[in-house]
Amino acid sequence: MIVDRRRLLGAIGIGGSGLLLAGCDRLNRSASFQSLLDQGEKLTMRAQRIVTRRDALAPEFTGADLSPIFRANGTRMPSSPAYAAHAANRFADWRVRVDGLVQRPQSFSLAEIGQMPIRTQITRHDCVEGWSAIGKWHGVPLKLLLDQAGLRDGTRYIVFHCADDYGPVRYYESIDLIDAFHPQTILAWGLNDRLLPVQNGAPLRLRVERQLGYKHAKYVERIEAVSTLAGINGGKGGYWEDGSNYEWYAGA
Ligand SMILES: Nc1nc2c(c(=O)[nH]1)N[C@H]1C(S)=C(S)[C@@H](COP(=O)(O)O)O[C@H]1N2
Ligand SMILES: [Mo]
Repeated sequence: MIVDRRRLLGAIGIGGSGLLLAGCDRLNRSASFQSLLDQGEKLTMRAQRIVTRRDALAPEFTGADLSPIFRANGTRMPSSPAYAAHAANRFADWRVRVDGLVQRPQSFSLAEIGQMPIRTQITRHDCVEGWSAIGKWHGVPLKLLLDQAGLRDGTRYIVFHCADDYGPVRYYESIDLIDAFHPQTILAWGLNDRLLPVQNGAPLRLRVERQLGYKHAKYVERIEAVSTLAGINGGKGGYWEDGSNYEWYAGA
Protein backbone atom coordinates (compact mmCIF):
# COMPACT_ATOMS: atom_id res chain seq x y z
CA MET A 1 0.00 0.00 0.00
CA ILE A 2 1.26 3.41 -0.86
CA VAL A 3 0.63 6.38 1.39
CA ASP A 4 -0.72 8.84 -1.10
CA ARG A 5 -1.23 12.51 -0.57
CA ARG A 6 -4.94 12.22 0.13
CA ARG A 7 -4.37 9.58 2.71
CA LEU A 8 -1.69 11.71 4.36
CA LEU A 9 -3.97 14.70 4.44
CA GLY A 10 -6.77 12.55 5.78
CA ALA A 11 -4.48 11.19 8.45
CA ILE A 12 -3.78 14.66 9.77
CA GLY A 13 -7.43 15.50 9.66
CA ILE A 14 -7.54 18.25 7.06
CA GLY A 15 -8.10 16.31 3.86
CA GLY A 16 -11.81 16.99 3.80
CA SER A 17 -11.67 20.65 2.86
CA GLY A 18 -10.13 20.05 -0.55
CA LEU A 19 -12.69 17.40 -1.41
CA LEU A 20 -15.46 19.70 -0.27
CA LEU A 21 -14.24 22.49 -2.52
CA ALA A 22 -13.89 20.15 -5.47
CA GLY A 23 -17.55 19.28 -5.21
CA CYS A 24 -18.65 22.93 -5.26
CA ASP A 25 -18.28 23.94 -8.88
CA ARG A 26 -22.01 24.59 -9.18
CA LEU A 27 -21.58 27.59 -6.91
CA ASN A 28 -20.96 30.81 -8.78
CA ARG A 29 -17.90 32.84 -8.08
CA SER A 30 -19.39 35.36 -5.73
CA ALA A 31 -17.01 37.37 -3.58
CA SER A 32 -17.71 35.23 -0.55
CA PHE A 33 -17.20 32.01 -2.50
CA GLN A 34 -13.94 33.38 -3.85
CA SER A 35 -12.75 34.10 -0.33
CA LEU A 36 -13.75 30.59 0.68
CA LEU A 37 -11.67 29.33 -2.20
CA ASP A 38 -8.73 31.44 -1.11
CA GLN A 39 -9.04 30.06 2.38
CA GLY A 40 -9.15 26.56 0.95
CA GLU A 41 -6.02 27.26 -1.00
CA LYS A 42 -4.22 28.48 2.11
CA LEU A 43 -5.41 25.44 4.01
CA THR A 44 -4.08 23.16 1.31
CA MET A 45 -0.73 24.93 1.31
CA ARG A 46 -0.54 24.68 5.04
CA ALA A 47 -1.44 21.00 4.86
CA GLN A 48 1.26 20.53 2.26
CA ARG A 49 3.82 22.11 4.54
CA ILE A 50 2.77 19.99 7.48
CA VAL A 51 2.99 16.87 5.34
CA THR A 52 6.39 17.87 4.05
CA ARG A 53 7.57 18.42 7.56
CA ARG A 54 6.21 15.12 8.87
CA ASP A 55 7.78 13.39 5.91
CA ALA A 56 11.19 15.04 6.26
CA LEU A 57 14.15 12.92 7.22
CA ALA A 58 15.69 13.10 10.66
CA PRO A 59 19.33 14.24 10.55
CA GLU A 60 21.83 11.49 9.85
CA PHE A 61 25.39 11.55 11.13
CA THR A 62 28.72 9.95 10.30
CA GLY A 63 30.77 7.25 11.95
CA ALA A 64 32.87 9.95 13.59
CA ASP A 65 29.81 11.13 15.52
CA LEU A 66 28.95 7.77 17.13
CA SER A 67 28.60 7.81 20.91
CA PRO A 68 31.31 5.66 22.52
CA ILE A 69 28.58 3.65 24.22
CA PHE A 70 24.90 3.58 23.46
CA ARG A 71 23.34 3.40 26.89
CA ALA A 72 20.20 1.46 27.66
CA ASN A 73 17.09 2.76 29.33
CA GLY A 74 13.92 1.21 30.69
CA THR A 75 13.95 -2.57 30.46
CA ARG A 76 17.45 -3.97 30.03
CA MET A 77 16.42 -7.62 30.16
CA PRO A 78 12.82 -8.79 29.94
CA SER A 79 12.05 -10.90 32.98
CA SER A 80 9.98 -13.70 31.46
CA PRO A 81 11.42 -17.23 31.29
CA ALA A 82 10.25 -17.37 27.66
CA TYR A 83 12.41 -14.40 26.75
CA ALA A 84 15.38 -15.83 28.65
CA ALA A 85 15.00 -19.05 26.67
CA HIS A 86 14.96 -17.11 23.39
CA ALA A 87 18.04 -15.16 24.42
CA ALA A 88 19.88 -18.37 25.40
CA ASN A 89 19.02 -19.71 21.95
CA ARG A 90 20.27 -16.52 20.26
CA PHE A 91 16.69 -15.81 19.17
CA ALA A 92 16.82 -18.55 16.54
CA ASP A 93 13.10 -19.24 17.06
CA TRP A 94 11.95 -15.66 17.56
CA ARG A 95 9.14 -14.56 15.31
CA VAL A 96 7.47 -11.22 14.97
CA ARG A 97 3.79 -11.41 14.13
CA VAL A 98 1.98 -8.87 11.93
CA ASP A 99 -1.78 -8.98 12.40
CA GLY A 100 -4.87 -6.93 13.13
CA LEU A 101 -6.38 -5.09 10.17
CA VAL A 102 -4.29 -6.86 7.55
CA GLN A 103 -5.16 -9.02 4.58
CA ARG A 104 -2.48 -11.62 5.26
CA PRO A 105 -1.68 -12.02 8.97
CA GLN A 106 1.72 -13.64 9.20
CA SER A 107 4.87 -13.90 11.22
CA PHE A 108 8.46 -13.43 10.22
CA SER A 109 11.49 -15.27 11.56
CA LEU A 110 14.72 -13.39 12.10
CA ALA A 111 16.21 -15.33 9.22
CA GLU A 112 13.43 -14.12 6.94
CA ILE A 113 13.89 -10.56 8.10
CA GLY A 114 17.63 -10.88 7.56
CA GLN A 115 16.96 -11.73 3.90
CA MET A 116 15.02 -8.53 3.38
CA PRO A 117 16.57 -5.22 2.24
CA ILE A 118 18.68 -3.56 4.92
CA ARG A 119 18.61 0.08 5.82
CA THR A 120 21.48 1.52 7.86
CA GLN A 121 21.24 4.96 9.47
CA ILE A 122 23.27 6.90 12.02
CA THR A 123 20.85 8.95 14.09
CA ARG A 124 20.51 10.66 17.43
CA HIS A 125 18.25 9.19 20.07
CA ASP A 126 16.73 11.68 22.51
CA CYS A 127 15.25 10.45 25.77
CA VAL A 128 12.92 12.71 27.73
CA GLU A 129 14.91 11.88 30.83
CA GLY A 130 17.60 14.15 29.50
CA TRP A 131 20.16 12.14 27.59
CA SER A 132 20.96 11.60 23.94
CA ALA A 133 23.14 9.16 22.07
CA ILE A 134 24.15 8.68 18.45
CA GLY A 135 23.99 5.13 17.16
CA LYS A 136 24.20 3.29 13.87
CA TRP A 137 21.11 1.19 13.31
CA HIS A 138 20.57 -1.63 10.85
CA GLY A 139 17.17 -3.03 10.05
CA VAL A 140 14.35 -3.68 7.66
CA PRO A 141 12.08 -0.82 6.61
CA LEU A 142 8.81 -1.35 8.47
CA LYS A 143 6.99 -0.58 5.22
CA LEU A 144 8.19 -3.86 3.72
CA LEU A 145 6.60 -5.94 6.48
CA LEU A 146 3.38 -3.94 6.33
CA ASP A 147 3.22 -4.29 2.55
CA GLN A 148 3.68 -8.03 2.80
CA ALA A 149 0.84 -8.29 5.27
CA GLY A 150 -1.31 -5.82 3.29
CA LEU A 151 -3.00 -3.17 5.40
CA ARG A 152 -6.75 -3.17 5.13
CA ASP A 153 -8.80 -0.03 4.59
CA GLY A 154 -9.48 1.77 7.81
CA THR A 155 -6.04 1.18 9.32
CA ARG A 156 -4.85 4.32 11.05
CA TYR A 157 -2.28 3.17 13.57
CA ILE A 158 0.38 0.54 13.96
CA VAL A 159 0.79 -0.84 17.47
CA PHE A 160 3.97 -2.50 18.72
CA HIS A 161 3.60 -5.13 21.42
CA CYS A 162 6.79 -5.85 23.36
CA ALA A 163 8.03 -8.87 25.27
CA ASP A 164 8.89 -7.03 28.50
CA ASP A 165 6.72 -6.33 31.48
CA TYR A 166 7.51 -2.85 32.59
CA GLY A 167 5.82 -2.56 35.92
CA PRO A 168 2.46 -4.32 35.80
CA VAL A 169 1.92 -4.37 32.00
CA ARG A 170 3.72 -5.21 28.83
CA TYR A 171 5.40 -2.28 27.10
CA TYR A 172 3.59 -1.14 23.96
CA GLU A 173 3.67 1.83 21.66
CA SER A 174 1.93 3.05 18.53
CA ILE A 175 2.56 5.32 15.57
CA ASP A 176 0.43 6.59 12.69
CA LEU A 177 0.81 5.63 9.04
CA ILE A 178 2.92 8.66 8.17
CA ASP A 179 5.58 7.45 10.59
CA ALA A 180 4.99 3.78 9.79
CA PHE A 181 5.80 4.36 6.11
CA HIS A 182 8.55 6.93 6.73
CA PRO A 183 11.77 5.78 5.01
CA GLN A 184 13.75 5.93 8.27
CA THR A 185 11.26 3.85 10.21
CA ILE A 186 12.87 0.45 10.57
CA LEU A 187 12.60 -2.66 12.65
CA ALA A 188 16.22 -2.75 13.74
CA TRP A 189 18.14 -5.94 14.38
CA GLY A 190 21.59 -4.35 14.57
CA LEU A 191 23.40 -1.56 16.39
CA ASN A 192 26.88 -0.28 15.55
CA ASP A 193 27.69 -3.10 13.12
CA ARG A 194 26.69 -5.87 15.52
CA LEU A 195 23.50 -7.71 16.34
CA LEU A 196 21.34 -5.73 18.72
CA PRO A 197 22.35 -6.27 22.37
CA VAL A 198 19.65 -7.51 24.74
CA GLN A 199 19.74 -4.25 26.67
CA ASN A 200 18.90 -2.29 23.51
CA GLY A 201 15.92 -4.44 22.54
CA ALA A 202 17.11 -7.71 20.97
CA PRO A 203 16.19 -9.20 18.68
CA LEU A 204 14.04 -6.46 17.10
CA ARG A 205 13.28 -2.91 18.10
CA LEU A 206 11.55 -0.04 16.41
CA ARG A 207 13.44 3.03 15.21
CA VAL A 208 11.10 5.89 14.42
CA GLU A 209 13.65 8.61 14.05
CA ARG A 210 11.51 11.73 14.13
CA GLN A 211 10.21 10.80 17.58
CA LEU A 212 11.47 10.77 21.16
CA GLY A 213 13.04 7.70 22.73
CA TYR A 214 10.02 6.19 24.43
CA LYS A 215 8.30 5.64 21.06
CA HIS A 216 11.13 3.30 19.97
CA ALA A 217 9.66 0.03 21.20
CA LYS A 218 12.22 -2.63 22.11
CA TYR A 219 11.69 -6.44 22.15
CA VAL A 220 8.96 -6.22 19.51
CA GLU A 221 7.05 -9.48 19.16
CA ARG A 222 3.79 -8.37 17.59
CA ILE A 223 2.84 -5.58 15.20
CA GLU A 224 -0.86 -4.86 15.04
CA ALA A 225 -2.74 -2.69 12.53
CA VAL A 226 -5.74 -0.96 14.09
CA SER A 227 -8.32 1.66 13.17
CA THR A 228 -8.41 3.13 16.67
CA LEU A 229 -6.27 3.06 19.79
CA ALA A 230 -9.36 2.76 21.99
CA GLY A 231 -8.99 -0.98 22.53
CA ILE A 232 -5.31 -0.89 23.49
CA ASN A 233 -5.01 -0.78 27.29
CA GLY A 234 -5.83 2.77 28.43
CA GLY A 235 -6.56 3.94 24.89
CA LYS A 236 -3.81 6.56 24.61
CA GLY A 237 -1.58 4.43 22.46
CA GLY A 238 1.42 3.72 24.61
CA TYR A 239 2.87 2.63 27.89
CA TRP A 240 3.89 6.12 28.97
CA GLU A 241 0.92 7.80 27.34
CA ASP A 242 -1.47 5.64 29.35
CA GLY A 243 0.58 5.52 32.52
CA SER A 244 2.14 8.96 32.82
CA ASN A 245 0.34 11.23 30.37
CA TYR A 246 3.25 11.47 27.99
CA GLU A 247 2.29 12.90 24.59
CA TRP A 248 1.28 10.29 22.02
CA TYR A 249 2.86 12.36 19.26
CA ALA A 250 6.45 12.82 20.40
CA GLY A 251 7.80 14.05 17.10
CA ALA A 252 10.00 16.89 16.10
N1 LIG B 1 9.94 -2.59 25.29
C1 LIG B 1 10.47 -1.45 25.74
N2 LIG B 1 10.75 -0.49 24.84
C2 LIG B 1 11.28 0.69 25.26
C3 LIG B 1 11.51 0.96 26.63
C4 LIG B 1 11.21 -0.09 27.55
O1 LIG B 1 11.40 0.02 28.77
N3 LIG B 1 10.68 -1.27 27.06
N4 LIG B 1 12.02 2.17 27.03
C5 LIG B 1 11.89 3.29 26.06
C6 LIG B 1 12.71 4.47 26.39
S1 LIG B 1 12.09 5.55 27.54
C7 LIG B 1 13.85 4.76 25.71
S2 LIG B 1 14.71 6.20 25.97
C8 LIG B 1 14.43 3.80 24.75
C9 LIG B 1 15.79 3.39 25.22
O2 LIG B 1 16.42 2.60 24.25
P1 LIG B 1 17.82 1.99 24.61
O3 LIG B 1 17.62 1.09 25.81
O4 LIG B 1 18.27 1.25 23.41
O5 LIG B 1 18.73 3.13 24.97
O6 LIG B 1 13.63 2.64 24.58
C10 LIG B 1 12.25 2.85 24.66
N5 LIG B 1 11.59 1.60 24.32
MO1 LIG C 1 13.32 7.45 27.28
